[in-house]
Amino acid sequence: MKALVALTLAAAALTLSAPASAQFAKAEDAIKYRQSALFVMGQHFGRLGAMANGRVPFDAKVAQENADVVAHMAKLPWAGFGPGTDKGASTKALPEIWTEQAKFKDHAEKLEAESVKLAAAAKTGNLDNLKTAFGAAAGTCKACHDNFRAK
Ligand code: ASC
Repeated sequence: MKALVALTLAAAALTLSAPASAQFAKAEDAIKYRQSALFVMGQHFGRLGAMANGRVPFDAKVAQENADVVAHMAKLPWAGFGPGTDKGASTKALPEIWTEQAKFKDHAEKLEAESVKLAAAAKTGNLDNLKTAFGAAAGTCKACHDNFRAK
């Protein structure tokens, strides 16, 4: 039974860390890594939001570039949520990330899927497509934050 639990945890950790293959010397590095990845993604996502919400003029090329960055960045943060990284630096990550790993993974995969759709929408050069895809992607950010990030 113990072995099964260990195996299950190892498999879950592997799945969460697979896309980036990142290695961390200490928990603090993993925390910095995931926060940095999410920050960079947020900056590019914010530029898309500004266009989707009409705060800046729509520029199809800029939208495409930013959406491509978001789609790539969306794969990265999860490697930084490995076992033992619930503390070690200042973090808003809630314990549920580690106690409800399947649910957390589901949220991460939703973001990844919606950011691929966002990049595809940006590629069409159509603002309405961008708005729709941006809204869906933003919904996945919010859902995960509501469930797994401290206020
Ligand atoms: C952003 C950003 C987030 C999400 C979230 C969506 O631009 O940095 O974390 O959108 O606010 O609800």
